[in-house]
Amino acid sequence: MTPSIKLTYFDFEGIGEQIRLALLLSGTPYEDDRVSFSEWDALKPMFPFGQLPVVTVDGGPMHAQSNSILRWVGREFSQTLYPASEALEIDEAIGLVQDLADSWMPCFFVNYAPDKYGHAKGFHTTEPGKKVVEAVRSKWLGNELPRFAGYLIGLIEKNGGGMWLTSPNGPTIADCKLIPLLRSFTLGFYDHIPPNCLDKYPELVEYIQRFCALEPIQGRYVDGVH
Ligand SMILES: N[C@@H](CCC(=O)N[C@@H](CS)C(=O)NCC(=O)O)C(=O)O
Repeated sequence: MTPSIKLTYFDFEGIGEQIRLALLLSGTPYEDDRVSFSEWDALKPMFPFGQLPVVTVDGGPMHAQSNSILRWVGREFSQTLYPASEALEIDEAIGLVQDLADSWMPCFFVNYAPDKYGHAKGFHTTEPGKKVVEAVRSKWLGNELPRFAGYLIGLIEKNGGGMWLTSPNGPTIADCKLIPLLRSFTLGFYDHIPPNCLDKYPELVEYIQRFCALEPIQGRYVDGVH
């Protein structure tokens, strides 16, 4: 019997969305618990590692770390999302998607918590700070995005039969991890990252559209590349 699953994350796509997508594709019912930023400061100490997402199963303890939860969903609730026979390819692709996410992190934090990088708090709101944010993001757009787009398209062509990231047979948890990350760059949410930034990679645009056309996902998104 399927246990009672509660997934807690913020009320946006982010790294919680990859787990929601895997739950949807596996047809697993779950409680989609969304925390607002206004309540977060008060709630943060109650969560393991002070971060989201977390999952609870049958009212048991909370478990954190998005990649672990994603693998758990793929393993426990699906024959096709994370089959043992394809684990090496899937984990390889997950590692690559994580590298892309990590490459973006300085671009995100320089405009959110610049003190992480040795700047003064609030630096991003100053004129010199705004120039740094623009420079860091433009550099990422010119160097890192094309590099990773090439790697991802290579995997889709080599392992995924031109269809998916790791297998021609259907999406896996690696695709669930990649889709929200790619979509985040097309939402117009980030300054200096134009929503059409993936247009020069039609293979990736078609890949996102293919995923969003899957029956459990259809109609889920109304903005970004979909
Ligand atoms: N390695 C963790 C990272 C979790 C993480 O960075 N969560 C962010 C949201 S994407 C968070 O909770 N931020 C709020 C905070 O740190 O106070 C995972 O993959 O789950």
